[in-house]
Amino acid sequence: MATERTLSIIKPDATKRNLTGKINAKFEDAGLRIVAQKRIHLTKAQAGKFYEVHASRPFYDELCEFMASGPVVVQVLEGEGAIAKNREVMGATNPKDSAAGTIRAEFAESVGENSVHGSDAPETAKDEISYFFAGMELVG
Ligand code: DAT
Ligand code: MG
Repeated sequence: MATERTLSIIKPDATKRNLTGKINAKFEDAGLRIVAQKRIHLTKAQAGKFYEVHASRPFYDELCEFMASGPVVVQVLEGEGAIAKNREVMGATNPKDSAAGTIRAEFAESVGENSVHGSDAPETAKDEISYFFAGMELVG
């Protein structure tokens, strides 16, 4: 499998509980390299643009409010099959369905406040990375 890059976000519920280091350890233990990382506070409009694909879903407004409710850590993870590997380390969207040992099983508070975001495909990874990072900020 090829080396890939994926966009990860440590969400406000997790930064609030000081879980950035514990979550990063899960990525690194799985062989994912953090090649870019910054802590930012999104506006609701910025969160809305990021999650535009979900605009018609009933939880969209709540999701955007939540993503703008505190700091997030946006990061680029690199590794063999990084997109799927990160999704595996994250666990299922709803923590009730997440496998033991995954980030969401251990840390997520609910389906909405589920600690992490990860890109779901190569095209979205590319678009999401460029939403937050300039090429020179990625240091492999
Ligand atoms: P994922 O983050 O696992 O890729 P997704 O893309 O389907 O999941 O949804 C994006 C985010 O929207 C998800 O992380 C949390 C929120 N969300 C999804 N389904 C939800 C629901 N049924 N109720 C509330 N929030 C939801
Ligand atoms: Mg998704």
